[in-house]
Amino acid sequence: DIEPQADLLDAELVHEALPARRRSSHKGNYGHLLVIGGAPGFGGAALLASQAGARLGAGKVSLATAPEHVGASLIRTPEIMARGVRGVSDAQSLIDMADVIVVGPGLGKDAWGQGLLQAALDSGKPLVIDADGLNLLALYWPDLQRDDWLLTPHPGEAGRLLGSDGGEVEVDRLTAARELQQRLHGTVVLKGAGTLVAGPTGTAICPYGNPGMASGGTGDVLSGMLGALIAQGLTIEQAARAGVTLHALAADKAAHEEGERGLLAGDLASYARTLMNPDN
Ligand code: NPW
Ligand code: AMP
Ligand code: MG
Repeated sequence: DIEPQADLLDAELVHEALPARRRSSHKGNYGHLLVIGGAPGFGGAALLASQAGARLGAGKVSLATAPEHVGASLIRTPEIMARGVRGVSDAQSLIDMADVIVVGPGLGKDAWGQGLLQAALDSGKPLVIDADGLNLLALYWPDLQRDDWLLTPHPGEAGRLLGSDGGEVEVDRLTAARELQQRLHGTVVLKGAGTLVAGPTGTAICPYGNPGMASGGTGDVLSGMLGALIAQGLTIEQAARAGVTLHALAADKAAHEEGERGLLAGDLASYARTLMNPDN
């Protein structure tokens, strides 16, 4: 038998997946997203994720980050409730309030990040785990399986999770994505040119995106976008398919208008916003 190939992600998906906003709705109807990340030196990653979450329409966004990054976050995006956390006890009330948690962008791999990831895992909330959150999973929780998580490795992170390396993952991306989903459950987004979404109902490939996205922070933006879609009620797998598509289409629009070189991660969420609201 020839193994079935992946479904093709399609721009239509974005509009099918996103619910219309009821006239009488309020911010409580669109979910509370919490982003956890931004160890010293990596504050931008968590800021980018939280800002993308706000742009993608989450009702409320909180950010738990290293205390030194709070001022920058408030100046850039005062809509986000940024809290400096020295450890888990400072973050616990935010974790309790959240509907979905994005954990990992710029989290680092030391005790601070490990403790915060542990608290996120213990919360029982839906999780988007990216970047150092994945590196910590590979180091300390290699056998954990969950149905309600969305894991977003780039090939290097996927290699760490599989006990191989990024080069080996790239040789057969489809197999790597499926193997990760089988081992870890939930939904797995294997990033890179032709991002793959492997979930409980099947595997899909994204035909959009461009090498302008090969710059620091674009993955962090994706994680925040995915968290916002889950906050708004999409299932984890729907959010993964729609969010990956929207992120790549946003980059294509940015590249079409201003070129691939010099595309900034921080530009993507605004382009995604215009794609989500096509009538404007
Ligand atoms: P190479 O270089 O090709 O040999 P890391 P990171 C491999 C934060 N950030 N195909 C690559 O292999 C993140 O959120 C903060 C194959 C190398 O070994 C994280 O918390 C920013 N291999 C933290 O930094 C902006 C690939 O993976 C390794 C591959 C570290 O994340 C930047 C590199 O990955 C960043 O987002 C591919 N396509 N892609 C900020 N502004 O604050 C990667 N690899 O070691 O996990 O480092 O991705 O930079
Ligand atoms: P990260 O490495 O975590 O910052 O994630 C990089 C993001 O940019 C992911 O969404 C990748 O799929 C995307 N990306 C990077 N390089 C390319 C490329 N050459 N073509 C399409 N997408 C890319
Ligand atoms: Mg990344």
